[in-house]
Amino acid sequence: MTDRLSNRTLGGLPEAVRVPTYDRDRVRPGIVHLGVGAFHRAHQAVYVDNILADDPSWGIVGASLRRPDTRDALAPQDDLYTVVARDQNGDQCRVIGSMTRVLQADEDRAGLMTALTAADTRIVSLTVTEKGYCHDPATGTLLPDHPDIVHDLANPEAPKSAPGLLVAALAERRRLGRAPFTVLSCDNLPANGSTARGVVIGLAHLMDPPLADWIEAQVAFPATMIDRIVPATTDADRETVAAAIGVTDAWPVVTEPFSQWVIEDRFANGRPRFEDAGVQMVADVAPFEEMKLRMLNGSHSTLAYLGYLAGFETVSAAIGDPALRALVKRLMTDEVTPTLSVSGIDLPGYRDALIARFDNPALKHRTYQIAMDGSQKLPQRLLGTIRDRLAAGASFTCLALGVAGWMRYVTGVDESGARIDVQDPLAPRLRSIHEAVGDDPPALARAYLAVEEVFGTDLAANAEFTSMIERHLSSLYRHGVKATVQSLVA
Ligand code: CS2
Repeated sequence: MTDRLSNRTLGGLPEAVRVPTYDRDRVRPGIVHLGVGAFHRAHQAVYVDNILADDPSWGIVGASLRRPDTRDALAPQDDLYTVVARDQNGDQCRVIGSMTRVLQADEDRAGLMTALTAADTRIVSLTVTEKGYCHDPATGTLLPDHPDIVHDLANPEAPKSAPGLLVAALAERRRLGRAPFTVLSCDNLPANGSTARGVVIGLAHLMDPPLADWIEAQVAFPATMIDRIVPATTDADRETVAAAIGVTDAWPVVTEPFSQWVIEDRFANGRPRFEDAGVQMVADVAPFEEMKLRMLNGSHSTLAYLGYLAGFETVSAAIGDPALRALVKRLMTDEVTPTLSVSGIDLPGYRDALIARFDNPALKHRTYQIAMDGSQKLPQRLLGTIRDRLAAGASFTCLALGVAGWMRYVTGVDESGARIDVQDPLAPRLRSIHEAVGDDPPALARAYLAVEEVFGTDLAANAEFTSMIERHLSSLYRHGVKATVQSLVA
């Protein structure tokens, strides 16, 4: 048994491993983060690690809302963990020390509330995934009948949802006469700041209207664009990290070298000097966010559904297929780029850099992982772009093939008849739609288009869009993914 990564073993790590240069004993929490998954630990926590030498007052208390496994893995190692930046040139290991404590929300509600209401907590950041906002993905507004919201309305002192926790903490801060914290959404949602604001104020309205007014007047919800590709950690990653750092790390994160964070500079109660850590602080994040969601995530989801169905396990394998590569390149060049309003960015260069990132052969990013929660992702990744293209009378055939690929995937049966374990909050409904309609592509397309949480009401009513989806889905059934993509890009 090798030693475990910890404050004690930190000093003895190999030279090549970057470790915190600041005194961890001086770090005080200033941020509470909800959703301490791999993405947060490879992204925001790294930027904060860059800041702590100059200002130790911005340590992070992490909270998992669902599972205790991150807390259990990190507690014995003083909440230290390794971030591995990996590409074809090898691994760069860095130990991150910005996490001062990790809590599990259900098991330590009092501890979490204490952290959320502490005067020193000036920012509460979130990576709770799209579905964690308990909103209607098509409209962005709170779903009052979402099971977690129903629970939180009935049990306001023991909230389960992220909006419920934020409302409870803000209510308590108001009662204590404390300044509010800034709510910093770091999820891949369109206008993530105002989406977070909408669900928090929406829930507060249902619970306590004067509180809702206070939140509206006092709390800042800046928008952010976050970008770093972070596949789920595997046991093989744990072994590689142990070999590289000479001690055991129960939960390292493996990512790509690239990282980007753009934040709207609007905070209610102070902020770290993020700009010193490489963050772009801007007045308006929307053009960056739209560029990233439509170019990167739109391509990712398209590659995930079509790639998975065509038998490609990873993004690098899928983008290595000449036809899928041509499809994604055309999707970005011809269909997404004309809809973007970002200025001062070389978009062909951005596109080529994305394709090179997808190519990263050392990063095993599974198409199955990206395919998860498609009902929550499609609106901002593909459908918004399609709406813009429809309005402009312009083509959207590659984007529509991504949507048809999603439909084929969520039937839960692949091209060889094998079952797909579809992970999505709407999975049972999507599967039963297929069971009711059967393999009749035009009817199936129409039935899926009637799912309003995904498509709204406008797209199902648009003849041009529906007929394109029917055609694509028919081709996916009749000729298979490979031949369909091939004939589209030929
Ligand atoms: C991916 C994203 O899983 C997914 O849906 O598209 O997590 C993607 O890797 C990140 O947004 C990259 O910044």
